[in-house]
Amino acid sequence: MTDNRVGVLVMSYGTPNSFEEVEAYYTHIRRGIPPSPEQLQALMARYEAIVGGFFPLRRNTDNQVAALQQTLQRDYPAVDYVCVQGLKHAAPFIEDGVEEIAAAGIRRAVGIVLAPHYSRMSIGGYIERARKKAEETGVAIRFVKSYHDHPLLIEALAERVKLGLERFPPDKRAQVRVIFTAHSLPAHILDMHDPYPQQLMETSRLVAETAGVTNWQFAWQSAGQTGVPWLGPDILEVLETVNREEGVNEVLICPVGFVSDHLEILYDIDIECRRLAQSLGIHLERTEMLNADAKYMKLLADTVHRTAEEG
Ligand code: FEC
Repeated sequence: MTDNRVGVLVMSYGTPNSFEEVEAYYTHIRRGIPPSPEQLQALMARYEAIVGGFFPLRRNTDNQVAALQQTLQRDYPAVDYVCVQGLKHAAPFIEDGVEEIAAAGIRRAVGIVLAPHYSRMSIGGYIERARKKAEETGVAIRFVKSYHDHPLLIEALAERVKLGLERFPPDKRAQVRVIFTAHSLPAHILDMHDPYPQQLMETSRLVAETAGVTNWQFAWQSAGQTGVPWLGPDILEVLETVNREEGVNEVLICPVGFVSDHLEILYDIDIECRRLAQSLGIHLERTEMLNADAKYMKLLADTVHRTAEEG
């Protein structure tokens, strides 16, 4: 009997399960170097501000993986897709996910990351770890590298931009500056001709066009404090400049580089950017995240299936 099963390694950033796990999580992000007590305290304080009994990314990743499993079953019933999680900085780690596929006796798999834009430093890192483990365990795995211009991604984000604009009074909507954001990375990625910045600009342009928005720009967010330059301008700086130099008082942030509600959204935008906006007299709104949005799940399912068929 032929084995019709295809493993789907759904990879995501990962988050702690509890406050006790924050230090180990942060140490993992720092490639094994523990944070100083001040750094740890600062991260704890950010989580305390957003965690209401559970870490949001934990629940969102669970929901996304369950929804993708259902969508694959519904749309591609002829293939027995088996979704498992593999997280970058928390358990179950990427390697655990590949082990799970191998232990079930599944020999073919597709890997996909819950982040649309490729950088060697982001998606490249996920893929490298998964590929290494797959080779060790004898799983033939193919990867989706990016899906930043997939029509369903653009549609889903454009819908959110339109809904976001409706939160402003009708007479102010024409003045709203839409600012697309994504996680910054160390600026040396530019020397490697990394596609990350171009892919993000492409997504932003397509979403703006689809939503009929002409008053927009792009900014980076959540840069680390690592002693090297990161890509800029940062959203906090941009909010100040557009307000001071162009008199912008209405801003809609659309974080195109992320798909879930998590720390970088719920703290960096909803608390930090909002606080600054308030002090500048800016009316700030943010678009809803995709989370387990049906169009996003369909996009992931179609892309996984296409990649599996290519094999
Ligand atoms: O909600 C949560 O618990 C997790 C939110 C979270 C997401 C996320 C996504 C990305 N990161 C990316 C790059 C970097 C680089 C460094 C870095 C550091 C952190 C720290 C926390 C953190 N990141 Fe993250 N990131 C999230 C959380 N990230 C916490 C450590 C404290 C801090 O700097 O704020 C710097 C590492 C180093 O020190 O060398 C680089 C990129 C993404 C988007 C793509 C993806 O999801 O993989 C790129 C969500």
